[in-house]
Amino acid sequence: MAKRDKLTQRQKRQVAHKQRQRIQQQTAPLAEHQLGQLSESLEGLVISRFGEQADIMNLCDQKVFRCYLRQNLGSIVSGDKVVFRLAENEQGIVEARHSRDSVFERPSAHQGLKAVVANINQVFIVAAPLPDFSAALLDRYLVAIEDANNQCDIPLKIIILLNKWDLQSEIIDQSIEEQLTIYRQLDYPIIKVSTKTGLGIDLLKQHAVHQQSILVGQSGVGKSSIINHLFPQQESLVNQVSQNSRLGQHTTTTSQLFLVKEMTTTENSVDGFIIDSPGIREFGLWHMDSHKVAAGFKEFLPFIGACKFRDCQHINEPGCAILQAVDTKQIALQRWQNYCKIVSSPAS
Ligand SMILES: Nc1nc2c(ncn2[C@@H]2O[C@H](COP(=O)(O)OP(=O)(O)OP(=O)(O)O)[C@@H](O)[C@H]2O)c(=O)[nH]1
Ligand SMILES: [Mg+2]
Ligand SMILES: [Zn+2]
Repeated sequence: MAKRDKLTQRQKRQVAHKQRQRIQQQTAPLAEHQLGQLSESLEGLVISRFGEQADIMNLCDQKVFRCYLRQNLGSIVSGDKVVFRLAENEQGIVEARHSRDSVFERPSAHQGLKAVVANINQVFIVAAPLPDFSAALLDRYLVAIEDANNQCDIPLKIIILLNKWDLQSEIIDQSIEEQLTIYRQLDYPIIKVSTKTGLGIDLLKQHAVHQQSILVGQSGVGKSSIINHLFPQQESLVNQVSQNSRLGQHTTTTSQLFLVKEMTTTENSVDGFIIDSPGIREFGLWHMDSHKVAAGFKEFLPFIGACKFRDCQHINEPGCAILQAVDTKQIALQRWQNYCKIVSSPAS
């Protein structure tokens, strides 16, 4: 009996192995040389990147195709405009990338700045009372974007999106309203939304039409839920349950682009897109020295240069104009504290 069980186990493994192979053969995309006859060149938009392949939308008919990436293309990310050719089997190959109007980058510990998405003009920084509202992380995002904006001609617009505004007791417990006052005084637009109640969704739509935006923020704040609310008819990657995520949460593993026109009732009436991006747990700013960090806190700018020492770090130096501004409440204490945290611990 035991022996028969053992055999059966082995047979089962063999059957499962053969089945896996068969499925792989059926679903595995063909290698480039197997693509056969290719169509003429087509203009495409990168929806998502998956390793050596990407989903490309044909800009003529808005159909999406899984395509190989020809080598030496450089980085290819959601929002990139590309030239591609189609094969007979609905697969294709990306042959070239158009130059980018803008690129949104994320610092990484070992590789410097890495492109996350391209051709955007607006960033929604999404925060929420759950898992927790982190002004420190919000400031890290703001500093990174302000720093990039300080170096380019067309600055990215920034909007703070406060999701889960239905969780009133968490909002009160964490004094979120009080903390938001700081950002309101700094002229950062704030939109409060809830995908549970629909609060703020119309206002969000108004800010999204005609724009090329990305949603960024901590994992679990509800970026993909917002996308699902805006694009109920689309199949979002939110439906993929990550093996790694704790609590079996749906976590986004690759950026995905959604056309804004899908969000409105009138076909082809508006342009623009919104990109959902994977959440982060920490946000290192290794690439920025203290001068850049200070310049990323926009309310520091009028005081920079007025310190007694030219190389002032604005931490505890005598005659520091920033510290004086904190004393006189021209700079919010919490913002200066977050500045000190970033300078002393860039890795987060
Ligand atoms: N109470 C409440 N919960 C929400 C709201 N929006 C989303 N959630 C919940 O928040 C959890 C995380 O949502 P996701 O949309 O997966 O978050 P995400 O930001 O895409 O997370 P990552 O993909 O890991 O970055 C889910 O359990 C949602 O149901 C909201 O407005 N209110
Ligand atoms: Mg997500
Ligand atoms: Zn100073």
